[in-house]
Parts: sequence; structure tokens; C-alpha cells
Amino acid sequence: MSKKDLWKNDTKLTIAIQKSGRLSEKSLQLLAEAGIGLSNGFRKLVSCSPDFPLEALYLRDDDIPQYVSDGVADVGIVGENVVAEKARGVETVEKLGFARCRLSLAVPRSVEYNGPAWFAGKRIATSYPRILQNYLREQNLTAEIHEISGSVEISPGIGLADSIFDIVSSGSTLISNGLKEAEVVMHSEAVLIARPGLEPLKRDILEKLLFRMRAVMHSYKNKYILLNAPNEKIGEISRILPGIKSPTVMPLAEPGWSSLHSVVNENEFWEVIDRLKANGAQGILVIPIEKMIV
Ligand code: PRT
Ligand code: ZN
Repeated sequence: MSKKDLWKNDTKLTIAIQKSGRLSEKSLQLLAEAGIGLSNGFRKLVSCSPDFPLEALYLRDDDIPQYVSDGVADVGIVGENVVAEKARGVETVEKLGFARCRLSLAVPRSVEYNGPAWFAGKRIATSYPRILQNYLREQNLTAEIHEISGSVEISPGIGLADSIFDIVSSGSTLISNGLKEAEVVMHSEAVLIARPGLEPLKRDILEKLLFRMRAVMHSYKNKYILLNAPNEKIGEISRILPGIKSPTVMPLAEPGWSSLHSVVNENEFWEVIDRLKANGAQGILVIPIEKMIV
């Protein structure tokens, strides 16, 4: 379906985005890099993209799963932790790779922690009672869950609870409140969720949106690499740098040398560079990729 066809019938996909918080900026950035401009939710509740059949609703993150499952929005960007806690009938369509964190049980630093059985009969403060209850059930443990909506980390210090179950990212909030991480219960990152059974025209728009988002996310994870190498090393270097299919090899003006171009994954980047150098690569250039269609 061409861009013209997508616009012709006035069908729009409605996306729920966090109004303001840890997910807002990255959500808008991902859409902007996918060529979908939207104003931020600072003063607005709704905005329409001029470049793509998409309308945004700006909401509190906790409300997003419900709005999507009720059909007020078709899709949404929210943390997996909120999806799991709200347990609404929504489909997780794609992991988006930002707002990474974990949901952990934490205990006062002075506690001699010896495993999940420690939590039996204890008071645990949390904003995620459902996820915690499921975990305790799996562990065959009974504890007192105290649901509170903010500043969970201060509750052991003021005698409100023996321990907490909360989001941890760097761990510094735990340290500054005299706590230590005891059990990691789940890992979370931002995800794109959708209402199951979207009508076909909206599915088509969602597929286009996903295609663009994936191209942007691939580009975050990969770098374009150029290097010079003696011709006798081309075989070995091509094995280190397979790229999307295989590297591009072009002769240099200097006889016996070639230039190789390829793509390298960010996670293995430094290891790959070391191996390239050990195999005679010189003049290595690494360049960010704007979009990557695989
Ligand atoms: O107003 P609204 O309800 O929309 O937002 P909110 O205040 O509920 O959520 P917000 O914006 O704080 O977080 C949105 C989502 O970001 C969460 O649901 C998580 O999926 C994700 N996320 C990623 C985090 C963190 N990292 C994070 N570090 N959410 C919260 N924190 C807090 C955490 O609660 C704790 O107080 O940061 C503290 C821990 O951080 P460290 O780095 O000290 O360990
Ligand atoms: Zn929230």
C-alpha cells in the first residue's frame, strides 16, 4: 500500500504515549527518527502526525494498557512492568530497547539475606502488588503486601515495611536508602503494545510503523565500518566482519591493498576492532547508521 493509499481512506492508528516521564522523550524520538513527527504532550492531550496516519494520545503510563485494551487507543508505548501489573488483554508487538530496568525485592543492608524464604511473613511495600503476588505464589510464600504509590524505597526506614519490591535501574536509590537488592523478579523495557484483533486497515498501518521502528532500532545497534587491509587478509577479515551479506571490497590505489566496508553490531564492537587490528586492518573508520533495512 503506498503512502497515498494509506491517507486516502482517513483511517488513522491511535498511539498512546506517556505524557511526561521517563518514556516520553524516547518514544517521541523513536517516532521522529521513523519519519513520524508529533508535538510533545506538554500542553496537549492529542496530536496528529502531518507525515503518517498516526494520532497520539498523551496519557499517564499506568493508564496506557487499559486505553489500548478498551480500544480508545490502538497501540501504545509502555514499560513491560506496567503491562504485567495491569494484566489487560493487550498484545506485546515489539521490544523497543529503552527504559530498561528490573523489578526487584530489596532488604535493609544489615539483613543476612539467605534466599526467598526470608520474605515469608514479612511486610513488603510496593506499587506492583500483582507481579509480587504472582512471584510469591510461585515461590510458595505468604507475605504481607503493602501497596503504596510512591517513594516505596523509604518505607523500611520509617518502619512501614520490612522490605520493598520496586524498580531498580542503577541501584543508587537502594544504596542511598540503606537497602540492597535481594531478588530480581523481572526485567523490563519499553514495548509497543496493541489491541488484539485490530481491523485490517489499522493492521496495515501498524505493519508500516513497525517496519520503520525496526529500521531505526537496527541503526541504533549497528555501526558502519570502513577499513584498509592487505589483499591477503581479505578472507580472514570477511569472516570477522560478515556484515549484512558480506563486506564490500574495493581496490585501493596502492597495489596489494583493498578497502572493506561492512556493518558491525554495537555489542561486539570492541572485540571485533581488536581482531581486525590483529589481522592487519588499518585506517579503521566507524560511522553511525541513520536507518538500516535488513
Ligand atoms: O506520571 P506517570 O504515571 O506517567 O509516570 P511514572 O512516574 O509512573 O513513571 P516514570 O516516568 O518514572 O517511569 C516510566 C517507566 O520507565 C517505568 O514504568 C519503567 O518501565 C521505566 N523505568 C526505567 C523506570 C526506571 N528506569 C527507574 N529507574 N521507572 C522508574 N525508575 C525509578 C524507580 O521507581 C526508583 O525510584 O527510579 C528509581 C530507581 O532508579 P536507580 O537508578 O536509582 O536504581
Ligand atoms: Zn505511572
